[in-house]
Amino acid sequence: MIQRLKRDASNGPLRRLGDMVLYQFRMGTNPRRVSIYLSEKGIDVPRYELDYANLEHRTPEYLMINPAGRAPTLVTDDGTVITEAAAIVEYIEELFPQPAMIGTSPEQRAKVRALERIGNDLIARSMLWLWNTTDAFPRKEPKPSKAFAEMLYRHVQELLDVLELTIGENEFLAGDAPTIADCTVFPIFQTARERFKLPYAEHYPRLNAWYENFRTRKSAQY
Ligand SMILES: N[C@@H](CCC(=O)N[C@@H](CS)C(=O)NCC(=O)O)C(=O)O
Repeated sequence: MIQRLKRDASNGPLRRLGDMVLYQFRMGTNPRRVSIYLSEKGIDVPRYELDYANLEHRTPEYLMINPAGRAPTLVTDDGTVITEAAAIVEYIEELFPQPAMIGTSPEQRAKVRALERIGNDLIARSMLWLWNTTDAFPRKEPKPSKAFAEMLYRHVQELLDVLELTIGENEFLAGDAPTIADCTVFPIFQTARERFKLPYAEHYPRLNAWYENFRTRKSAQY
């Protein structure tokens, strides 16, 4: 039952946010944007792991919380529902501005948000590509098409080109510290490369180096 919360067992040094609940799929690309961000911030939020195989995210109980039937969804301690990974992350960032993960000046924040939005588009395009490249999403794409996948991958590459140019010699996408842009872009790389063992963004040396480096972070544990 949605109402019965499965709380995260870890009580380490993380700050725990009261009675908030984060509905997630542990391996889901979009939920991982939030869980990686929370880990980078050192914040812990009780989780509810939705049962994807049994379509728990499409039950009337969950649809009352998130009519899109998707995850992540954050329900705050006063019952406010926040959907969309980016909105959840920005909400937490407003509550806990330190360490700053969207930059510390208006210009930095604009840069981080621009990269984060490119990451958002990258995920959307890459998911369509994944649905047509693997047969792992029969409910999304019952007849995966290689030709369609190739066309979609060109649109994926258009955004990867931008990220490869933007990162330059930086350690992280927006500079020398992790930001929400990394938290958004990293999970789609991880999904494609680790979960589905696909050659994704393999011809981007700077993004490859960025990925390998970010992969060593505690937040990136899969
Ligand atoms: N735009 C949403 C996308 C959420 C989304 O599509 N989540 C996926 C998991 S990565 C999901 O819930 N899929 C289940 C489904 O579509 O049935 C966000 O950024 O949070």
